[in-house]
Amino acid sequence: MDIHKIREDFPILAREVYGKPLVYLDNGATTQKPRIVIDSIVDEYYSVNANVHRGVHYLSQKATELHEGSRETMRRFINAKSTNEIIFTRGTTESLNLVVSSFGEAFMNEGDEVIISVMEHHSNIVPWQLLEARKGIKIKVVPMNDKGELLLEEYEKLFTERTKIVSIMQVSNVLGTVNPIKEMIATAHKHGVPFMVDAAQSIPHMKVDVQDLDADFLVFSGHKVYAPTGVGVLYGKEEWLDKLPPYQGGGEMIKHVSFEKTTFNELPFKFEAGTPDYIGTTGFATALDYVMGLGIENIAAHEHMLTEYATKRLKEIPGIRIFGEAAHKSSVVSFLLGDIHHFDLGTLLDRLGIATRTGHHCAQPLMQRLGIEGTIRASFAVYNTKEEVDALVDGIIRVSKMF
Ligand code: 7TS
Repeated sequence: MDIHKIREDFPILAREVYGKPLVYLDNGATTQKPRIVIDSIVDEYYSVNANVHRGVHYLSQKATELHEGSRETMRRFINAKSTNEIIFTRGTTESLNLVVSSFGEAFMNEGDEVIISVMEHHSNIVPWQLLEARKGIKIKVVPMNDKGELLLEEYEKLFTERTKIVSIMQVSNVLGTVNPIKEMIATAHKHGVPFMVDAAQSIPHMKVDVQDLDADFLVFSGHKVYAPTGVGVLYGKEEWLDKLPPYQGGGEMIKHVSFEKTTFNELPFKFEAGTPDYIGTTGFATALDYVMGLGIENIAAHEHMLTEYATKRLKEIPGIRIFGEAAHKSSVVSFLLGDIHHFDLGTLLDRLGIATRTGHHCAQPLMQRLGIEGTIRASFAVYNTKEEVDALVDGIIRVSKMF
């Protein structure tokens, strides 16, 4: 891959901040967008815009074709069996809340248990806690070792006859750990328990095949994979989605409404109340086509090289502490420098044009496990370069001299 050519696809990368070239290393939070994605959104507003699924007129039919075509692109991207298994949502958070709410409603009662892990994002913790408050369910937590690897023996010990579901991330947004999700799904299935995968941080960086994983539910956001904000996916096996009650009520999700009795639409529409973000889904599909065009394996190889290089270079800096040294890691490096507060370091790096993330990264229980309040995180995407890693390292050295 010619990274410098790829960079030209992303207009924002050419800009400066504080008179310095932008070094954007906050891709775990959101990625920048290629021109074709931005154009697809603008073009649809210019020439196609009409509400989907409800018009006999030309534009509505064109918009519907684009929207449903995008669903097929999602299906292909994760190798789902059918487009009935692709539910459009606002993002990972909404997808998780949908499953927790509907699955919890139908299949969990007081004393029933969910297994999550110590490294989960708040969006895979708090919805379960809301269910805990509502229905008295119990949350069990898979621990990890000091390298940031989940303890699989402990995981297996958490299963009881009350375990109803497991919900765990494939890649940690803080540690970069790639969890052995396929193996963990097989363990859950051995106990007759379904498994939900939070794929927010894996979808942009590795091949994710829902049939190969045998995932029951899998959720992700568009904006972390070069797509616009406000669109995400809930994948669910059809047999599960059929059994779940609707999440929100409204237009689109019904077959027939009367004051006596309302019947619900078929999949996938049963879970899509209201006007969908049909322009966002076009942008989303355009982004996934872009990724497939580059080849996810090529993206993964480039990002792996950057992560290894960044880890090696950062370790040259005296006083650096890296959090997350799992054997299998994705493109995230979290660190602290001496006793410099992560916020101060991040702010000073910003003045050099270097965008990193500081704080608890919506994983406060993980911070508690690590005994820290937060980290600085550099997270890479396909358009990042070794020169940018060098700029980060030089920046940190410069800042450290100020302290
Ligand atoms: N799950 C994981 C593993 C995440 O990393 C994130 C967002 C979410 C869920 C929520 O995704 P959303 O698109 O619904 O917001 N993670 C981050 C982050 O690491 N920095 O900013 C957002």
